[in-house]
Amino acid sequence: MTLTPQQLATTASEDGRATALANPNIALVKYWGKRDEALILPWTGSLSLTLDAAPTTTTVRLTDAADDVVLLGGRALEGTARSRVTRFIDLVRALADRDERVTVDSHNEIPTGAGLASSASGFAALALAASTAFGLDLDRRALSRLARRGSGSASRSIFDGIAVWHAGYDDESSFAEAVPARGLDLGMVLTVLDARAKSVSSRDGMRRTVDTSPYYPAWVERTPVELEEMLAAIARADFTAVGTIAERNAMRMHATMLGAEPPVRYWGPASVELLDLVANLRGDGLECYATMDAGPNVKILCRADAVDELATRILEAQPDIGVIPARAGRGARLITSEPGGSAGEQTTEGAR
Ligand code: 2P0
Repeated sequence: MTLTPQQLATTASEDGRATALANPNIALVKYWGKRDEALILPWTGSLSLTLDAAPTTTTVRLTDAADDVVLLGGRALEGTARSRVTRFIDLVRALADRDERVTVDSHNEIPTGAGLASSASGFAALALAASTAFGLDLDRRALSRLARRGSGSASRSIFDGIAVWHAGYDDESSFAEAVPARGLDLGMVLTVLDARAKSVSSRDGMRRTVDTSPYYPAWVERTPVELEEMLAAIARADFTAVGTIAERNAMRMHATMLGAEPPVRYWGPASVELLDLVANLRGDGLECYATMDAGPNVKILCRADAVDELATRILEAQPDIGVIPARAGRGARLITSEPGGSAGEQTTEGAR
């Protein structure tokens, strides 16, 4: 019997259990700073590329247990890491008007907490798996708004390829959506310079920047202009402009952080070496642009057909680092899961 995607999605959730897969996204116009911490409303809009690498797979199962259980990589989370997930599940329970406890079983294929977007893929997968397990059938916008409540950047991993997160002004109006990018095939090489968790969480780094950096008002004023420039560059499939704006915007984000008291600095000497390498490769005719997030790892944007060459050139120059080649990937989706909770073959789009 062949099931339709809708029937498969129902099958995935009919026993109060759902498994979702989501990929990380890397911002080309960055999100840095909240004007509402409870609702995770950003000061500015942002734009990102969802990758086809390093996914998070999350299964949510309703249980009769007295409390939620949250597993990451097979280990039970405790303390604030656990409560960040259980508070998110509380939101889903409230949306569904149900009160069952759950087991959350999540696996990352990327080092957690090292500025490689694990919270984006994590909360995007959790939003889809949890809402489905509780019998909700959210459309993409509602799913994006829900994922945002877990982690702002997760709102963008709901979508394929390029997504813009509209800052909005309240819970309803702050969501991401897909940006058509006809003729623009983007690739990215992620470098893994340091897989350890960062010392300042992006949440704390943002708060400190908003509260203390004299440059933050300039960031808030300037970023909407850069977002419009980026959307125009994407619309005309102008890779050079996309890369130039992305690199500049990343440097400006780090500049506003450096103005905080005490300064927030995520990059180190190895990051700077990579920034120099990107400039040199570009000078040699391999067009690529650097971006960095809340960690030392440099991500390098290129045309999709240049990813392999770029990865090779990076490893020639820096043989000891890790590289993750990536291209534009798909947004969050439901997958079937095998008994025991591990993910099986992807079968269908799970959300509308
Ligand atoms: C981004 N980052 O746009 C920016 C650029 C890091 C630097 O979104 O506090 O984990 O959970 O909303 O989404 C990382 O921050 O922060 C991030 P919360 P999130 O991708």
